[in-house]
Amino acid sequence: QHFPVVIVGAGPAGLTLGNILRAASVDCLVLETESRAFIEQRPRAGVLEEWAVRGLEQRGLAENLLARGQVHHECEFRFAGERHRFEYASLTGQHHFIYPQQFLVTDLVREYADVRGGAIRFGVRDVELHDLDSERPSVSYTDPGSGLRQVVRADVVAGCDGARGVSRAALPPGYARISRYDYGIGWLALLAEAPPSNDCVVFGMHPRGFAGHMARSPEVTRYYLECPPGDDPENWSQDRVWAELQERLGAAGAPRLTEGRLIEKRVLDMHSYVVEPMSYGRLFLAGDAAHLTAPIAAKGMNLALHDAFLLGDALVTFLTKGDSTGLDGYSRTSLARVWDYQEFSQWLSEVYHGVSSGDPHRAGTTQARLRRLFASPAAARAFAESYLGRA
Ligand code: RFL
Repeated sequence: QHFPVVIVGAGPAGLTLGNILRAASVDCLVLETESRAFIEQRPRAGVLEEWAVRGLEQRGLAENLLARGQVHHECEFRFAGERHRFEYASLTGQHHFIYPQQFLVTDLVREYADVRGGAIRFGVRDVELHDLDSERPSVSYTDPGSGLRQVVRADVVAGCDGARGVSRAALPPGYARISRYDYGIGWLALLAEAPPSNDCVVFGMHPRGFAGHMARSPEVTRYYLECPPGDDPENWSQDRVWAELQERLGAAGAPRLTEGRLIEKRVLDMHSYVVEPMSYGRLFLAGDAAHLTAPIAAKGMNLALHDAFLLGDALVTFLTKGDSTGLDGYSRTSLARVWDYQEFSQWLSEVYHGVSSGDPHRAGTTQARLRRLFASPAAARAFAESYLGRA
């Protein structure tokens, strides 16, 4: 079997890439370890930047998102017992769209497999990449139905298999520079069966730890609570979670949070990594496979889409016209935005966690950063631009 492109992983990166290739009539095969039902229900991100939404729209991939996603214009910081609204849309002319990741994945799978006729295999096992430094790379996997080993030859392999995939591990040892940054902080990531308690995202900077409130849908809200890294989610009973959220997100004039059953409770150790370069021979990494951004600034899914746009357009030009200019520049172009977002995430992490660090000097500088956002129009603009991502 031969496909011009084999895509490993059916997340936002892999599926967007597949859709771009199919729109140009390039044949491709997507390989995914999970089932279709599983990826269509896996809750993760939900914040999309306007340029990413427009990129999907231009490629015919945003119909449901634009019909059902919520448009957000502002966010709210709560600190020292007070609420501070920050209106970023008027400063940038750009918005955030709230659309749960599993809804986007559902739309992308349907469009790719059912509308654009793309090939996809779910539930594959033991995916391995071969001969990446040749012009005829291949991918092998175990078929879940027959249990037989399959080999697919390709011109190009796209590694879109996320943080725990096999593609990054297929780079020869010592070939790429992999830099890591550990924030030394944990977040208890929660999903509550409760309507949002505010009309926008809320960031709570509190001496007991950061807390965040992010709408996902009219019925479900995501919350975050700073906790020690490696903490056991079982230490966080339903009662403790809500007491802590009410305390950390409480502020003068703010209504109490609407409580509800917790349907997800997991501890994320905040860390990031970047792989440079993002390609090796005929293997191109995209999304979390190439770079992880701790969910501090809600950037990961946006970066995955950015990669898919760049790589998709570059592959179409390469495979239909033989022009490799886009592919040659892919890693460099992607990494410019990746590093920009890494830097902003570090900056924002200090804002979130300085007050609770136990270090009065860090708490003082954090509060100065926050006050500056509301006192200086130039600082406000700069923040808004990074928060929304430059178009
Ligand atoms: P994905 O979504 O992880 O998809 C990779 C796919 O590859 C499959 N896979 C394999 N397939 C074949 N062979 C193998 N060997 C494979 N190994 C794995 C997996 O099953 C999966 O289907 O990567 P992609 O496409 O790069 O997309 C990245 C985003 O998913 C990620 O950056 C975001 O979810 C990060 N993130 C957030 N990003 C935002 O932009 N805004 C947010 O608000 C936001 N919140 C979050 C987040 C991530 C979170 N977690 C748990 C990781 C909140 C959370 C809690």
